[in-house]
Amino acid sequence: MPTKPKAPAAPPLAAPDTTTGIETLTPPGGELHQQADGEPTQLTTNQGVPIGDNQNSLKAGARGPVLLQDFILREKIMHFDHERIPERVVHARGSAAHGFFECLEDCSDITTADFLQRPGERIPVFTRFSTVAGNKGSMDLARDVRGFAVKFYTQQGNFDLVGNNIPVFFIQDAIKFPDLIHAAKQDPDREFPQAQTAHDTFWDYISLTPESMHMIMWIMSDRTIPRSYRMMEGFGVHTFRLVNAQGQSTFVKFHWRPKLNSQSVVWDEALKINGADPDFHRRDLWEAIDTGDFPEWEFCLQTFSQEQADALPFDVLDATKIIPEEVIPLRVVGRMVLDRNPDNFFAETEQVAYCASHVVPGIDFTNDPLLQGRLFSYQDTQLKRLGSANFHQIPINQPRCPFHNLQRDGHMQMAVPKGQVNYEPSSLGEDIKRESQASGYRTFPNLETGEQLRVRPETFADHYSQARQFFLSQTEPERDHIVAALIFELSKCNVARVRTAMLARLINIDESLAARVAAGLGVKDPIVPAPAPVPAQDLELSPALSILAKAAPGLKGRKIGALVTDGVDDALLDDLKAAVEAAGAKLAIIAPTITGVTTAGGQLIPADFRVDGGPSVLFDAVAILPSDEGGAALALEATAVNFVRDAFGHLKVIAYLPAAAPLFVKGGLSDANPDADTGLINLPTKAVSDFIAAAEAGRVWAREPLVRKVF
Ligand code: HDE
Repeated sequence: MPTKPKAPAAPPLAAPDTTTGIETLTPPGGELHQQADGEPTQLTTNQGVPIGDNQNSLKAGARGPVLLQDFILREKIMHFDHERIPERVVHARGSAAHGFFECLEDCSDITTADFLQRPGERIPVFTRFSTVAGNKGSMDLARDVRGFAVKFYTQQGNFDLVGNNIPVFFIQDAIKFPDLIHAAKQDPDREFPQAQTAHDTFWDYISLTPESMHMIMWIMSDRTIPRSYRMMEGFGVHTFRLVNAQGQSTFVKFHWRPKLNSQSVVWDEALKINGADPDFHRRDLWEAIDTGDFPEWEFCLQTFSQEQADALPFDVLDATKIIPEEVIPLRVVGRMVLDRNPDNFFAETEQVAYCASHVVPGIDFTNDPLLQGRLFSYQDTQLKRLGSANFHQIPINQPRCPFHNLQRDGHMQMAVPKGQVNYEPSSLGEDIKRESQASGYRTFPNLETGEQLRVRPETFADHYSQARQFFLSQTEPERDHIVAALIFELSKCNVARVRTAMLARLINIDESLAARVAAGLGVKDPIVPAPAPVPAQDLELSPALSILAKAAPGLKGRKIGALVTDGVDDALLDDLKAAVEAAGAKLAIIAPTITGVTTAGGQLIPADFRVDGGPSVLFDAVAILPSDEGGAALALEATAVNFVRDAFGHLKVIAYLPAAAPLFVKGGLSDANPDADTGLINLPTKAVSDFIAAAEAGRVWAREPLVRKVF
């Protein structure tokens, strides 16, 4: 067994201050509540009573009735009956990891936030990624927004940055959220479709909600089918406020930039990954961390003043808008590394309670009406989910700094507060902690005036300009994918009005977009545009909005699959493994049996996957390396034929030996032309290094028109 790499040497994480005499919850206070030292020596009940037989209930006679007095049986079953808690109403399916945040730059010029003051200092974080619409047991590769929630355990309390992998949102006002989610999730009468927006109710709602058009461009792009949680950007979405020691406010948008760059799969691949490995993303995150390949993100601030905000062609309180990086650049002030998997999924990933209202001194809110609604929702939802106002006492939710107040009691109180005084002002109780104006959280004193109105500001009225900017800023394959995604999704809508109504919106974004989607839907009638009180402006394009324009070549963090048979060439396999690992990727062996293959030189190479359990959708590039007899035998296995056909169809780089020819023929790829296709690496002619270089360059986009109709 290879030894597990250790986390790089790091300065110790800031430890809670134990000199103040303030109790934290671990370990629980009070002698009565100290846990007994040492591990129990045997299985016990929850009362600590040793159990003699965990297989048989207590009966009156060997074949007689079970007795009610069997407290061991009753306790076990009662606990089991209560194992489930309500899943999150959105973001139910997720995966999380521990790690650290390291400050890289002193930000005292703009904020007093303690974790952004001292370069080099680290604090713990717990980060959860999620899909939004699907239930807890749904598949990972749904076309969906991904949640990107980070709990920073700072020395001034917990800061939760509850963001997404897309920097805008569907709606501008929180009051619309329940309707949006009802429309997106399964239909209430039949409870399907699961984990997808490709159905009438979602598109009906969207067609009637023009403010969602910018978000629609993002969710129809490949951003919603990420290759890995490790390869996603993250965004705080709203405009927040930073406040410095002088009380000056600076607006900020929070960004996470992955070290591995943003990467996505293609749609047909996503559909097949869901069948091949519904846990694709959570397995990928778990395995990367488990093998020491720790994912990392830069933490960036996009800061701006009131004057800059006023000069922008939209309102910074409108969560359906971005500020292009080309207009206001990002300042990298920290990094996050995830280096430890949870010990227990339920205790940590399921019970972690992120709240948009959890901010620390130096970070404040703005009047974004979407954000304001969220400030209520998260605490409310945790009460429902976790069942008690004491959810902050669950270990994953506890601050790592001392905390103390006079809130008391409630369901599942874990602390044992001492003393007679639980109120203040009080002249008794000398040791209770008091408020401090000097160091306490201070809300920015923004001047607010105005009538009480239920209206949308006029500055929120432009719904199309940034949607157009996003679409036109994409590279050609990315635009093709937005068109294809819209055709796919709208083709799942049975109600013709919904499709027509969407075309009437799309034409306001870009005429060619609407025409292409109409062609893909087979709509021949002219498209009548929906009323657009503010027509789309031509904003400066922003290449930073494209994944492909920013992509850097490389295989770090990727997986290469080698399909082999008995008789595989030892030297070739060794070269391939060494080259793949040197590029920072991992090689997986796929073989006709899980025991593995015997090489031409007589070595037994164990397989990572049997051929039907390791389809090529699980890998970023593939090598087809059968022996002469092996190639002919594999051509009789449909899963091996599909391995090659799908790798080609998903635009992957394929290295192959001549012995793979029967698979290509059976897969309908006999006319694939290595002279015209940079992704076909014929190994006797080309070298393993050519394969690696081609795979590092990514997918072969030029092949796409050969494998599907591009409208
Ligand atoms: Fe959430 N959202 N949300 N959301 N959200 C929840 O809180 C809500 C929104 C986001 O890994 C819920 O603990 C409202 C935007 C993430 O545990 C709930 C509105 C963004 C997660 C809730 C929004 C998010 C949630 C459900 C509109 C990106 C998962 C379970 C006003 C900035 C956190 C829970 C985790 C979860 C409400 C919109 C991100 C119901 C009312 C915009 C990443 O409270």
